[in-house]
Amino acid sequence: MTVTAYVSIGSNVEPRRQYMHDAATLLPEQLDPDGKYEWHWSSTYETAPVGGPAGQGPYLNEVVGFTTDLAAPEIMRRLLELEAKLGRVRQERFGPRTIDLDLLLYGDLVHHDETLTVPHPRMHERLFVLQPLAEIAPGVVHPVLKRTIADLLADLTGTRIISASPGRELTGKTALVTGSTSGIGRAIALELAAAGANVLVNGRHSVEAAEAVAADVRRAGGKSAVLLADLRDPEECRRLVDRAWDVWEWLDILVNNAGADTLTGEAAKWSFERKLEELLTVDVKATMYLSRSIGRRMKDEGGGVILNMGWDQAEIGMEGDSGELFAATKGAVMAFSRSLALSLAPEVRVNCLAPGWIQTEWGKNASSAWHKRVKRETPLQKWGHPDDVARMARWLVSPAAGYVTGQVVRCNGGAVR
Ligand code: PH2
Ligand code: MG
Ligand code: MG
Repeated sequence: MTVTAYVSIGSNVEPRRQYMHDAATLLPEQLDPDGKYEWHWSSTYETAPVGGPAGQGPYLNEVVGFTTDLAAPEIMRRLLELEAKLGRVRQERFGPRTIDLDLLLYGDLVHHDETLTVPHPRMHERLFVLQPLAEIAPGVVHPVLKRTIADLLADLTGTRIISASPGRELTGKTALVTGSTSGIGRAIALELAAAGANVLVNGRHSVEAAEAVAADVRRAGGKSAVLLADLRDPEECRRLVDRAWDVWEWLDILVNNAGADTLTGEAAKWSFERKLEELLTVDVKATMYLSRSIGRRMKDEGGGVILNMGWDQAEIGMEGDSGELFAATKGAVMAFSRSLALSLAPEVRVNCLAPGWIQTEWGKNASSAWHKRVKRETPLQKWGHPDDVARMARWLVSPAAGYVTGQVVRCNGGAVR
């Protein structure tokens, strides 16, 4: 017979994230070695310690639910074994712990002896249990108290969600968006903030432009900070990785949006060779460096999402200097992203967004011949807006795209040309 069991996981000894990650890897290995059953994980919460000695650090807490055909005492035995494996030393009651694995519920079983009590005797009094549990099992009924988990949580908080607001799916996530002081990068930074993310804004030189975007991010409801870096300089790239990682202790999302502008201003007059050099350095090399080094850290932390920026016409070709330049460089980014997705799976997803005719600075001032061409070449018969790209980026980095990796996704008004 299979039943659904719920286990709470807690750690308040550094490196907490590592212990939580190890527990999340080892639990299914210990309890479901053949991978037969479904596992549902709550978000990770940081919680103030309840009880125990003064001065201990905050906890990370999660709850996981899974179906099993193991008996409850056998689950308990394996949880204790896993705690020991992860370095748990049992000292004072409620004292700091590397990892704590508690069996909360085992179907409807009500059981008490010296080794095991289910339901867990204090679970209904503890926010650090009920909050994550309510996320994955709000309707499950406590077999002794005969009330749902959502009701028990509402009893504790005095607050109950009647209808959830959609669209805060990135709440608590941290993101770095390179080249986010204007254009598509700025739109992506604001869109991720609207989804609840905390966003690091990056630009090359203008503190004012970056601070203005950071202020907009805060208004949209996320935390923000500014990190200037000239991505042409490998040393500045290295520094950006360290600083970005340290601001909020880790990164969940990296969007490599920065690209050399070879279309407007002085750069438009550069030689083909100089433009190529600049595009290879910023669009290709910096993207590769940032996504490889941040991707490695994400993989070590157990999760993360990377989104790179390609170009839809890289695959079909476009005439002229710009066509050749962007095809070579953005085509490289698209090909690289597919390979990196293989290297970083299964912990980290990597995708590439390939915009078509999006009306950024250059497009706003383009000649009427260009406007006509865009209309002719695009089935939806109009320029795309930076927000169109940003909304797709938001989806690609969100949990809703959890089964999408190694893809190049076009945002181009349907152009097949
Ligand atoms: N576990 C305890 C005691 N106190 N406090 C928090 N925030 N999280 C826990 O997991 C926890 C606790 C005993 O197991
Ligand atoms: Mg406990
Ligand atoms: Mg325990």
